[in-house]
Amino acid sequence: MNAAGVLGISAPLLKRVYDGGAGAVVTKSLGSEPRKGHLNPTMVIVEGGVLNAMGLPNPGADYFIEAIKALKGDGVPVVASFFGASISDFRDVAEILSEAGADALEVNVSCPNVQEELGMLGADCANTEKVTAAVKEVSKPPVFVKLSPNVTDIAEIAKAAELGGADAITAVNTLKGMAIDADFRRPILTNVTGGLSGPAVKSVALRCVWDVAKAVDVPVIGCGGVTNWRDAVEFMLAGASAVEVGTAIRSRGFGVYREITRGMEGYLEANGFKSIDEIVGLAQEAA
Ligand code: RRO
Repeated sequence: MNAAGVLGISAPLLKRVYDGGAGAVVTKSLGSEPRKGHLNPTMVIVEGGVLNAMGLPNPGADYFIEAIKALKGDGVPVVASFFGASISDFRDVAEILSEAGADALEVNVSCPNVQEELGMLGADCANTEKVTAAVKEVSKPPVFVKLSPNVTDIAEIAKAAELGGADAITAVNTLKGMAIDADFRRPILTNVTGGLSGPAVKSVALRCVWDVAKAVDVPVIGCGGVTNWRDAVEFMLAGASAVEVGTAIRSRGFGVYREITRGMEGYLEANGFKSIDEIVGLAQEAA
């Protein structure tokens, strides 16, 4: 899958992700109202990755119903990522996206770039459990909960999401960082801080997947710095059952998805595995 936020703002772009070889596509996080997000600059290239502080720009869940239907009409499995301003708002948006026919919902409790109530609900176990339970009450498709790496103990948050009824955990959102321009002597992003993605975060994301996979029984979706098939295999060995790829589209293009799945197939064949399931969490047994 693509990582939420990356090219997730229109049906034609998501169709290109699918045509590039993704097994499913993930929308930009949608809210109950359209949102402009932060003023530019909202993105800056840094060492080993990209810092973004988009600020949840999105056209609103109602607007995206047609896009979900169009994608479904083209046979594309759709994961609808979304956020809420409160627990009841999370529930309302989940209901809209569930009714629209999304194949799964990904609850974003981990945006690093907006104020507390919209963003980092997922830094707290009790809130994570409550939001997950509220969303589960109204969702027909499976519910993934996307967690933040910017917490002390991600395993505890994952357990709370599982307790709330999560069907899978996505680990992880971006790592909070910042960039300063030495010549202008000021932060580059209007929001000052942003979320780091790309190869620079891979080791952190891999450790998060490892910790979450040990802590919960539901499947884990790995996300963070996956650039090639070897990265994807490593995430699966750590315990992920699927991966999301975002920043790598910048360097590899839409074909990155097919490159990764073909490379994984080659790895399975060369090492005598019959199914991808056989490698999920295999490295945990060696530790
Ligand atoms: O829009 C954003 O600023 C954003 C979101 Br919602 C998120 O979940 N993660 C991120 O890095 N940026």
